[in-house]
Amino acid sequence: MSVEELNPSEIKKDFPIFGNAVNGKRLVYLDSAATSQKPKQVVDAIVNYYYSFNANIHRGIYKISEQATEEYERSKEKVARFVNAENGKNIIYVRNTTEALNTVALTFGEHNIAKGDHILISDMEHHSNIVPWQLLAKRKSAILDFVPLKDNAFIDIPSYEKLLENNPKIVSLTHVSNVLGTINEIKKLTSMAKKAGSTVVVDGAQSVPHMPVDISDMGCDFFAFSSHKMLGPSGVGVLYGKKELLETTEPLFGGGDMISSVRRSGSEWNEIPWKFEAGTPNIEGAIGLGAAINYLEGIGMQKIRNHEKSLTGYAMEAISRIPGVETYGPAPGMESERGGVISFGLNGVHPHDVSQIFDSEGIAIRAGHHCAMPLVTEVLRKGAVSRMSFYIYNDENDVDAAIAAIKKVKSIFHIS
Ligand code: 7TS
Repeated sequence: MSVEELNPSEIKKDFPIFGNAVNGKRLVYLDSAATSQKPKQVVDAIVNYYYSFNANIHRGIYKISEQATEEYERSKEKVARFVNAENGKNIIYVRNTTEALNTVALTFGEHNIAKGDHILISDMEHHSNIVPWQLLAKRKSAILDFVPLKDNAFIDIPSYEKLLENNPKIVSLTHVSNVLGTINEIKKLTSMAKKAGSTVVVDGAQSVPHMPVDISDMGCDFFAFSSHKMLGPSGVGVLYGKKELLETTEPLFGGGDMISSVRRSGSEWNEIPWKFEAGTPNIEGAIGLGAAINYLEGIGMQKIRNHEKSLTGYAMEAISRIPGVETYGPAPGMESERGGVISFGLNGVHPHDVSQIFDSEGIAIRAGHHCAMPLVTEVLRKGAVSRMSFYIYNDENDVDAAIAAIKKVKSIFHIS
């Protein structure tokens, strides 16, 4: 192994959960696209906050409150640096990607979408990047368009160009698909939409945890992701917005901390980003996310990407040699265009049965529509699919275990 490669067995030692047996077997966790495991450094940072400086932020003129405030704000600066946003003022903490995307729809969308306007998304979106726009379109009598996919894996560029001729007010696309694994050419797609005059929203839930992401280079207006998929705690997510958009957009929630003054006759808003953070935020979540970023940076995002790419290549190659198994998304050999997510189907076996047999071997995978029903049921035309997804703690032994489990499914169901 070269020094440039990360070492999953060393990394695993930082994750106490891998010390436990599941169904009497070692835990093989292949569901990081749903949520990642947490290293002790992240849990320790949260415990340390509660044990050492638990206090509310932005209000107490005393030592531990100042420390909590400092750590909370430092976490935002870290996030900004991590994704190359302008600075922490562009970073709003919400609960998760879903809340981030809904916030854009309910604030910017609410004030900028009118009857007959177009909103453009794609056929590979997660429900959290579909339903908020459906709700908005319904409220405003606007039109929601879906750009179709080429080869059931990539955004079809000629169709995208055609749909941009409607000059959609909002274009909202995923960076990486949670089902297909496709890594979209998001910089190019963003620039095409900007030329059509659109405000561009990017769902980075499946990209930020797994590869270097540069929001400034991408040029999007809003960007969303979740802490819990990148080693951090659940209950905290990130909404990035361009300064001028955040400054000119009305807040969603009113309450403490989001105001600069309140009178009987009305209120004035706090500066960004606090204008969008009403009430006591998830302080432990912010601190935990900061620790997660430290951990990821300690390894290096390019190294993480390289590791997942090579593991995905190894898995795709092994799966393609098993008769009766199909994979969805970019074909084997196209790992440069695919993240560490492999959805697959076994002829005639329900994915829930597949998942149960994997579970009996201590292997966690996900089965279902993966909150992307239009993609799974209308594009792939499946009721459900099975999915394995990789992260820094997975290695070829985990893939070998998954391959053996696929063979076990085949033998139980008498598939040749
Ligand atoms: N966008 C994408 C592309 C996702 O994969 C997910 C979660 C979300 C948005 C929503 O994230 P949340 O943190 O708000 O829940 N995806 C998955 C998944 O694939 N399996 O479980 C959750």
